Amino acid sequence: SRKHVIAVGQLGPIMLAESKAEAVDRMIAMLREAHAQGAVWIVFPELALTTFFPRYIYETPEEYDRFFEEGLPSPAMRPLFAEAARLGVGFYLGYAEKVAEGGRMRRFNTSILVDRDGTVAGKYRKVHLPGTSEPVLKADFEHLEKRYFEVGDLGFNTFDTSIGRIGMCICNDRRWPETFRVMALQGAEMFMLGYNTPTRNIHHPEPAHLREFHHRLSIEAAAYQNGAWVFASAKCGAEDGFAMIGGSAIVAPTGESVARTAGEADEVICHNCDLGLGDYIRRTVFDFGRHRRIEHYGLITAT
Ligand code: ING
Repeated sequence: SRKHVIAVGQLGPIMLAESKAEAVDRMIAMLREAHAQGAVWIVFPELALTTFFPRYIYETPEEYDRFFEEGLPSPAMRPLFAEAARLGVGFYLGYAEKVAEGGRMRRFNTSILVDRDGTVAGKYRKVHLPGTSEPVLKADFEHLEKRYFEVGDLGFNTFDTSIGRIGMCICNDRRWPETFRVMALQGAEMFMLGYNTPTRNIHHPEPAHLREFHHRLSIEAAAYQNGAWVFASAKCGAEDGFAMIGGSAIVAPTGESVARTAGEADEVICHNCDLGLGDYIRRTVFDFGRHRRIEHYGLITAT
């Protein structure tokens, strides 16, 4: 069997006043802790270098560009890249990407996979952007991802790495089953994702416990229905008073969470994952070639 110790490095709150260097130092500490437990890979959250800034209203790029990274690795990322390569640990990292493409500045909610030798194995740009582009002014915070980011233009892909074939997504993507099926059809053995999920819903008076339930329901269903491991890493706790859920988890291809974080601070969880565990699921119940009937699925790609 192909077994690898894989870690999730959950980040507690990053305050607005906190520097990217401080956030990177916290991630380096967790990377070292994971390495000490034999981990060969660690999954960090979405937008892991800064506070979750889409909760605030900014008018111009001059006001919000400080949250973005330019270059890969960006200057702020370099110490993390260096330490990870020194220890031979691969990682998933979520960050705000600013790049000149097609003759103009583009901004995306992005994640990368960096292999154990420090090379970038893949990039993903968040497709399902939740919230609004204009403030709703219904609470003391917003959810303005559609204001600050473009819809990802790279699609859902899988990436061959030294530990296996990995699919990536980000936060809200995990609520959409299409996300995982498209990558499972490309042979993803593992899905890695980061998230920042506010505890309060500003669009509907929803009980807080449902945030945690829907998060867990989404990643456990994704794992089972695609016979793949899911590694979900939260940035959580109260960022300047704005609470976000924890619940980082490692989910086996059977759909069962085998590890979960206990709190809402920086926390490393590890599991010795048998990547072969999903094989029987994709050979029996979810043998896509034998059982799928695409002639009846057309509506999924219709408007
Ligand atoms: N955050 C939340 C998420 O999808 C959200 C936003 C929460 C949307 C709950 C709908 C319901 O987990 C991000 N960053 O997508």
